[in-house]
Amino acid sequence: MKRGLRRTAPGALSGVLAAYLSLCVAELVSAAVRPEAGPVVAVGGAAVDRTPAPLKDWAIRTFGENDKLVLVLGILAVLLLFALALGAVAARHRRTGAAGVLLFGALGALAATTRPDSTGLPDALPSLAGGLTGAALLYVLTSRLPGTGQGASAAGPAGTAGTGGWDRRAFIAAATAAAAVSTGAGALGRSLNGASGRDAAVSRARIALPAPGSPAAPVPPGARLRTPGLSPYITPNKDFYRVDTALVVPRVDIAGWRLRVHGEGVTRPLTLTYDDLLRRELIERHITLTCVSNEVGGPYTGNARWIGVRLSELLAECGVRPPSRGGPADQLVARSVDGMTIGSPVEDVMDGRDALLALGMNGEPLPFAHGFPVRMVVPGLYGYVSACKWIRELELTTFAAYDPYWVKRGWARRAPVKTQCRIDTPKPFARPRAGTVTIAGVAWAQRRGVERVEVRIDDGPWRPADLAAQDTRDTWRQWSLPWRATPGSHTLTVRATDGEGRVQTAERTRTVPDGASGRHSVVVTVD
Ligand SMILES: Nc1nc2c(c(=O)[nH]1)N[C@H]1C(S)=C(S)[C@@H](COP(=O)(O)O)O[C@H]1N2
Ligand SMILES: [Mo]
Repeated sequence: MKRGLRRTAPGALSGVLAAYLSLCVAELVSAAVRPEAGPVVAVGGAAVDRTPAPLKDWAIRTFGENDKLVLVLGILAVLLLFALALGAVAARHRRTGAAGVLLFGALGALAATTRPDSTGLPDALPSLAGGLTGAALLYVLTSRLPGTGQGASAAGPAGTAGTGGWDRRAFIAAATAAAAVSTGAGALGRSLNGASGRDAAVSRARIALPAPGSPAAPVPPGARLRTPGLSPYITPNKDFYRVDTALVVPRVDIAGWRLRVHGEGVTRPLTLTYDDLLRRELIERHITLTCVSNEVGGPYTGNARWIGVRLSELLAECGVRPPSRGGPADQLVARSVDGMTIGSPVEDVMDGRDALLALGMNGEPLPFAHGFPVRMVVPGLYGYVSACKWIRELELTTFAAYDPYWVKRGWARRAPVKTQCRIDTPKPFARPRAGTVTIAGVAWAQRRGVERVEVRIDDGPWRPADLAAQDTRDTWRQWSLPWRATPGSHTLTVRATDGEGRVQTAERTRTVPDGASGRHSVVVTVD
């Protein structure tokens, strides 16, 4: 029993060291291939793609924008367990243990080469190199575990134990050396991967966006309220929500970047460079972007000043006609450098709304996390059916012929934004003092505009809130209401009415398949 443990423990430790070496070597080799080809990113990406819509929704709800970090930590935890187990196995059956490490390498390679953005066989290299070196290390370390009597060779690196295995000190020395070499390889890989990202950052920093030929109308003076705790009218880039499947944010170098427009009904296919886009007339618009995964009252909506080219003009130049004018394609599928596909109705992007191929956000080139160099923004459609980031291709097709990424995972093919309203302040479970408390928030109903916002205290009557001036139909609207708060617990509920006179429904639905509905309420206790 005790003897068994004496070989299991160093075996398990050897397993962990082998896994660590594998990951570090993979990191180093991925710097020569591409950061996305590393095993953790590839396996994580594969896991994200296989996550059913309700689970993805739960993850977003529970972990918010840390969902990716949680996923990576989960993968590492699972890997640690397998490493311990494989090491324990290797203490008795060396070949089996080493083969197990190789198998993990092969799984990583399989994941990396089958990612939608995979560049083929080179993507297998990081995992294969990691698997091979890890397996070799496990084989060597477990060949002469202290006290196992395994490993017939009498010559350990620093002397041998009487049994023919390594003595404790020699094993610890070898393990330490392995850990040090791994750490060095991993750190070098990290810094090389970081360097390629820095090149892209330098090329981005050199871009000077020209002044838009068609600037956004100035924000009307009354469109901004000054209530503390209220979301600012324009969401700063650093605070803008981020929702995507990318475990590594793509850092595209514009030098090699192209946008291809092709497909059904495209009589003049186009391939554009970044400079081609810069030379076109740029338009600037305020547009509120909303995620379909936003719960009632949730944070996944933001309002920005976008600069870009008119998508409808570009499509028309390629010979595209909307279905209402006899065009054969009713779906525009945008494809990104990371393999995402997002489908929008051709009719919508060509109906005169400000559908953009956006290059800039709030006065700077798109941040990497928000789609640099180019993304789509279409007023009135949830992001997953309109706002493809890191775009590289536009394909004209039909809804009947092709289901893009999210549709394959249970979300609706078409998803216009639902009228919603959010209380920003007071926060849930706040304890304001009795007296005048300002209730404030934002309301949005892109394409229709917001006409009215009303607040109800407990079961009282609906009271009209003060609405900030409307910028455009495609932007959210701030609102506020002074409330004479009386001591006790109160439920504040809000509802918006859109520009077509339709009151936001009270009927609660989940986010899947086409966006949450229902009214936001907040419970506070007045002292
Ligand atoms: N390439 C890519 N584009 C994408 C996504 C993605 O996962 N990958 N997510 C979409 C979704 S669901 C939304 S809501 C918006 C969010 O854009 P943001 O992160 O800039 O706020 O991007 C859209 N574009
Ligand atoms: Mo989204």
